[in-house]
Amino acid sequence: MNLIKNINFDKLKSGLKKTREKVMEGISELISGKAEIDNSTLEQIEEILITSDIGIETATTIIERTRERMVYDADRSKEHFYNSIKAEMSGILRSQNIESKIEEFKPFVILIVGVNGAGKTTTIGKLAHNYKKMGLNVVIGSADTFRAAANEQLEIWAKRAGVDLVQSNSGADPSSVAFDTLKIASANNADIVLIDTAGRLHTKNNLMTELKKIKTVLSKVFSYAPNEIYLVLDGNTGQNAIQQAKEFSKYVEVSGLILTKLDGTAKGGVIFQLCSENKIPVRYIGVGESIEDLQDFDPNTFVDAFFNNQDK
Ligand SMILES: Nc1nc2c(ncn2[C@@H]2O[C@H](COP(=O)(O)OP(=O)(O)O)[C@@H](O)[C@H]2O)c(=O)[nH]1
Ligand SMILES: [Mg+2]
Repeated sequence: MNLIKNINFDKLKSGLKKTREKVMEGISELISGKAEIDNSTLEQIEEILITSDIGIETATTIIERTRERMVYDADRSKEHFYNSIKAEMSGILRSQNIESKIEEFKPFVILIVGVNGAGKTTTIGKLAHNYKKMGLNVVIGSADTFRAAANEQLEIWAKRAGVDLVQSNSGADPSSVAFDTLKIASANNADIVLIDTAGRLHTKNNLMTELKKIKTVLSKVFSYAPNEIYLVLDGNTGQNAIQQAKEFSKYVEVSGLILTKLDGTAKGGVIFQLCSENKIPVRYIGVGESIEDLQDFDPNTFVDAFFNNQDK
């Protein structure tokens, strides 16, 4: 397996433009005229962070830790401040690489969940593309049997990525499609399986129960499956994403988050809150609608892009 990570810094930087403007410009303006960063400046910065989607607790933690760092440090320059706050911000973000685990299981099974419109199907297409580029044999299962158009949409993505798709009839039992997908993947010697599911409102118990059923059925084919359950969250939803992560976690063991649509939103700061409150790592981020636009999430790169173009 060829372990290439899909990280394109320029694309990430331009994708984060609106979020950066919302969060960082205020901070940048505040410090631009100052030679040194003092306590009252830190308090004002804290206020800016609190009013962004970073959230009160997370913003307070970031500033407290930055303040502690600065207490033991004589250097009060802006540059030093930026380095300190960047270190604290990336320390809050959690990522995790699964590449080493992929080789331990054949097939490695990933179940994709999330509310309607979050970007699940699109993300599966992009993921399939990324894994195929690594030299993996990918099979997608279409367990979104709720909408008739779901199959067609997934078919387009599977074609684009050049991978196999196990289709379903509209109205079929999603669990049986999941079952068939694993059987076919096994027969085809697949390395990795991606299972798409219907967009379910987290408030609907019956749909959440269905998700649990899919999970149980997967484990009947391979006792270890699913290896991962990724929750796809729309970056535009801001605080709602936090709630969705909590709700889904009540029903299934969400092992990773995928935050989409970071390119169109000013609410991308929510990623800090997601990581600090839910303690679930972010695996991938969506920064556009094309097949190349799903990037591996790396905290340091993310924070660098977040701070880029700032007054230093
Ligand atoms: N700009 C942008 N749009 C995205 C991204 N991910 C998904 N989308 C769009 O979000 C919409 C819903 O996506 P879809 O995959 O159908 O969501 P699903 O209902 O969760 O399967 C589509 O129009 C996608 O093109 C992203 O990272 N950036
Ligand atoms: Mg879908």
